[in-house]
Amino acid sequence: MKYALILGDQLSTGLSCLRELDKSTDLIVMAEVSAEARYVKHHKQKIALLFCAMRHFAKTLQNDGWQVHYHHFDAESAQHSLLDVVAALTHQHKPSNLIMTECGEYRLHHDIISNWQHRLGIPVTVLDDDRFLCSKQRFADWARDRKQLRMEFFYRDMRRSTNILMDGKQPVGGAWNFDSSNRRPYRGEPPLPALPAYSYTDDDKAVFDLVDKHFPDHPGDLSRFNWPVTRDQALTALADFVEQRLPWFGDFQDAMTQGEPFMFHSLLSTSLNCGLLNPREVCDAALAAHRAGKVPLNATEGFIRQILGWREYVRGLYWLMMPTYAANNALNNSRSLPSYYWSGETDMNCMREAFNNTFDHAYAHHIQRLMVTGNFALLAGITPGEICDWYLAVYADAYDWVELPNTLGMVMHADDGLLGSKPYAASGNYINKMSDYCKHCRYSVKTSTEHDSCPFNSLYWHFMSRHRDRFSSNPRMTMIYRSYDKMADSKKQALTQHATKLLENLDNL
Ligand code: FAD
Ligand code: DLZ
Ligand code: SF4
Repeated sequence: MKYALILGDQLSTGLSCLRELDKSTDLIVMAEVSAEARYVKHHKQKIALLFCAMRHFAKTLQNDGWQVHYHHFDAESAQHSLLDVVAALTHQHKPSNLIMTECGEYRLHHDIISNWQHRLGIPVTVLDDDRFLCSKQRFADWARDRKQLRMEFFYRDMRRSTNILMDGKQPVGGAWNFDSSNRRPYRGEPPLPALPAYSYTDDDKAVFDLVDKHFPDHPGDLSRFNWPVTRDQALTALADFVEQRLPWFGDFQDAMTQGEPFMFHSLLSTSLNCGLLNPREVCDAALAAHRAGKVPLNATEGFIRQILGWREYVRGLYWLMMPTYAANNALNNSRSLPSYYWSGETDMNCMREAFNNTFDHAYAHHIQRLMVTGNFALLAGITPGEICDWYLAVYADAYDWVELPNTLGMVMHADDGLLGSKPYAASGNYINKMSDYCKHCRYSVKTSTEHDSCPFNSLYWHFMSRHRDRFSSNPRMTMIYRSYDKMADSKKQALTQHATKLLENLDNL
């Protein structure tokens, strides 16, 4: 008899380890354990989402004829870790070997491949996770001998190899991307569609109670929990997105609006990342709607690029660069994360909006993550490890393989430009252009050095000035330094003084 351990983010019936097992003789193990639920302070909604989805998935397997050993969360249990659970079962059932689909996070993957076989005393076989569109090996082959690992070139390669949105050897529509038409601020039209409301079983509600009871000090609450926890709910989420929001996804991809957490985004990352949806079927659904004339090309391409491009690219980069990647701090940042990242209490309206969405829904859309909370951490020089831990904790879709490159690379430029050729630093002007947040803010976005000036403004110039040696020769940043150099010395001094005061008082903005 063999057994397989299926992890909380491996909830796919097509999983590679399932293909190696025999229903009539072999055993599947799934376990809710405190080591996974507590290795960072995950948002309560993330724990509830995974425990509910794991329980539904175990039932699906059982209904399909599999024998499943399911270890329910038990705060009193001596089995704290996945290894503890598997070791106890090994002792009891004496299986011939353990088969796993490779784990998504380096932390656990490394433990499995270096310790488990020895600790269990049976062979441990780790199979590729073929739920991605680009294998680790294929990414490594693509990356080999390249001076720069730019997403755009990886994405074109993926378009060619999958034949997605291709017209022979050329991209459909004659361009690889339509970003220039994807930067519209949102002015209230078309109206934002409501999300589907999912209903939850008594078992799901028991999970909510369990999370409330055992994880009271974790961020967020469960009152607005509305995530798909079954395959059927995830398919509903996909169909609803494609019909209701995808047609405008491109136009308003970068837009932010007061009181509107979701805009035209898909909210599919939680289902994709825990395995309820497969990236290929998500792309196919978008392509089918485009072919049926329901979704314009700029929206289809913009959405496909996030999945076929960014998602696969950050995963490839993570596995290419780990474990050393996590320790990068190219800008030598040393400031602590301000307390409002955990409390949400700040006068900066854009930040408060992003924090409210985050704590209410375990969600913030990409531009809030990148250009608001991320941009602020970049400008303020926050230690990469602290801001990475925050993003890993507060989002329901967060796993190290996708969070780390996005935060450490894309947001913090801590990998010295491996992921992005220039930092995504922006002043309040960008936020004002793409949102209505500044209208509701006590700070003035129009000024930089007054007592009520938007903190992003002086911090932006302070960032540019303190990293001048590193960035001024970057051709994509020449204009920025030209503008800075044109400023009067007195203006530069006032900016430096104001930003220095803000940095000394970072916790009180
Ligand atoms: P949509 O905007 O609808 O995009 C569609 C899909 O594309 C997403 O569901 C996601 O699967 C994929 N996608 C889009 N952008 C990215 C990206 N940059 N990297 C990888 N996949 C992408 N995404 C996560 O899934 N988990 C994370 O932990 C995570 N951490 C992030 C941290 C920071 C600092 C930043 C800037 C981005 C992070 N992202 C992360 C990427 C992105 O913000 C989220 O995927 C997206 O906001 C999820 O919402 P959505 O499903 O509505 O996405
Ligand atoms: C995130 C998470 C949580 C909160 N709990 C569990 C759990 O109890 N059991 C489990 O198998 N997986 C859990 N996970 C997901 C794992 O942390 C995830 O599989 C690894 O981080 C690898 O990506
Ligand atoms: Fe954010 Fe500055 Fe605008 Fe306030 S004024 S919402 S702090 S960008």
